[in-house]
Amino acid sequence: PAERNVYPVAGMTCAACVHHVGEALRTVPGVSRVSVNLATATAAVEHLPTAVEPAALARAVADAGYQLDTTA
Ligand code: 9UX
Repeated sequence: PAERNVYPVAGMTCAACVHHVGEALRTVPGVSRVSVNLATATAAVEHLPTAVEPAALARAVADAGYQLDTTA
């Protein structure tokens, strides 16, 4: 079954930011579904349990210029 985690995201201020974060997360192998919410400053990420390291998600988002908090 897919696993779903919700992470805080810092640095998003507009709808384009939301798109950038979503696209960054979708580049990570194993990610199946992403939903980014500006109002709550969160990203919901679905992936197979063994397929994705949180550090890989954080790195992809950092490379796009935002900060994903995978420790929450
Ligand atoms: Mo959201 Mo960043 O506009 O240039 S994408 S502030």
